[in-house]
Amino acid sequence: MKVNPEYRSKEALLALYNTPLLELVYQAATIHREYHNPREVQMSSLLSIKTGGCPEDCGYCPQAARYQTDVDVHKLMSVESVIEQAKNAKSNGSSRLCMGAAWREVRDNRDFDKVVEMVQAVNDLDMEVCCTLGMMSEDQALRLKKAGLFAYNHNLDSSKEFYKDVISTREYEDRLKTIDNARKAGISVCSGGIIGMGEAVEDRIGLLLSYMEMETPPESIPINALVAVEGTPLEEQKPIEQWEMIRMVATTRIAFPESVVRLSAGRTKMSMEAQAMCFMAGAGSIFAGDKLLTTPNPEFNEDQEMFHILGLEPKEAFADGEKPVTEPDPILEAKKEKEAMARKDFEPRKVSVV
Ligand code: SAM
Ligand code: DTB
Ligand code: SF4
Repeated sequence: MKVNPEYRSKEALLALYNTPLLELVYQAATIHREYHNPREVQMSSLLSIKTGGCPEDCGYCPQAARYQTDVDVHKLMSVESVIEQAKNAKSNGSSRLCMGAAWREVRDNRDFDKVVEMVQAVNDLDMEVCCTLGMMSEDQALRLKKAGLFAYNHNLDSSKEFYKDVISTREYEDRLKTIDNARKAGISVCSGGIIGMGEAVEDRIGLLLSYMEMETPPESIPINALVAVEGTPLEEQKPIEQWEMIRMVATTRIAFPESVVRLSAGRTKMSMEAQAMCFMAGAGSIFAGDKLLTTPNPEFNEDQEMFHILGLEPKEAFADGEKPVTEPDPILEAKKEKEAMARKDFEPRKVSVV
C-alpha cells in the first residue's frame, strides 16, 4: 500500500489532521509498526556544496541573493573536501549524505561534472547519496542516476495555492516536472514541505494531496518547520507549536504508510519529548550534524543522547533499496583521457648530457 486510499480526499485528510492528538499519534504509531521497524531512525547528513547567491526568491530561504542575510556565498566545494566531509559524517553514524546547492537549476557545465564526480565518490563510500540541486531535466537525472545517485530531494513546500505567496520565480508545475524527471530516471524521490510559513492547515493538507495525486508518491517525505532567518521575507513568522509538527508527521505517516517521514528543519526549537512524540508518530529519519545547510541543527552529542534515552538505533544504508551501481560517465572519461594525453605531451624529454 503506497498510499492509504482512505485519505485521497481533502475532507478525509483534514479530518485526519484534526483527530484528537493522542488518538492521531496512536493510529500513526500503529501504522508505523506495521510497515517499519520503529526502533530504527535514519541519520542523514546535509552538506551545502554550493552556498548562497541563488537567483530564486523563495521567501523562506537565506540563500537567495536578493535578501540581506548572514550567509556567505561559497562557490562549489572541491570533490576532495566533499569526500572528507562524507567520511566524517559516516564515522558519526550517518548512512545518507544529502548534498545541496543553491542553484535554480542544474546546468550542463563543469560544476555539474564535479557534482557527478562527488556522487560517484560518495556512493563508493557505501553511503546513500542524495542531491538537491534545483530543477533538472530527465537527461541530467539519468546522468546522476548512472553516477550512483540514490535519491533526489525537491520539495513542493506547500499547497499549490499558497506556493505563489512564497515564491514567484518558478511555478509549482516546474517542481512537479523535476520530480517526474527524477522518477523516470529511476531515482528515489524525496519531497516534502515546510510548515510555519503563515499557511493555513488546508495548505498543509494541500501539500499532502499533491503527493496523493502522483502515480507513485515520494519514497521519502521531509517535514520542515520554518527556520525564520533574519533578512528573509519570513523573518517575522512566529514559531509553530510543537504539537503542529507532531500532527503533520502523524498525518503524513498514516496517509503514506510506506514512505519514510523525515523530521527535518526546526529541531533546535523542539524539546526531546516533542521529538519523541514525532518518532512515536512515525518519523523515521533526522538530519544529523551541527548544521543543516546554513542554519543550526542540534549538536551531535545531544542527538546521541536522545537516541540512547529513546532506545533508537541508526538505520543502515540501503535498507530500503539496493545500492546503485556506478557506471563510467562518458564526459568524465573523455576529460580524464584528454588530461592524460596532455600530460604525455608535456612529459620532459630525456636529454643526454655529454
Ligand atoms: N536550491 C534547491 C531547491 O530549492 O530545491 C536546493 C536547496 S533548498 C535550500 C532545499 C529545501 O530546503 C527547500 O526546498 C526548502 O524546503 C528547505 N528550506 C530552505 N530554507 C528553509 C528554511 N529557512 N526553513 C525550513 N526549510 C528551508
Ligand atoms: C529538506 O527538506 N530540508 C533540508 C533538505 N531537505 C535539503 C534543508 C533544510 C534547510 C534549512 C535552512 C538552511 O539550513 O539553510
Ligand atoms: Fe535558491 Fe533553493 Fe533557496 Fe530557493 S530554496 S532560494 S531555489 S537555494
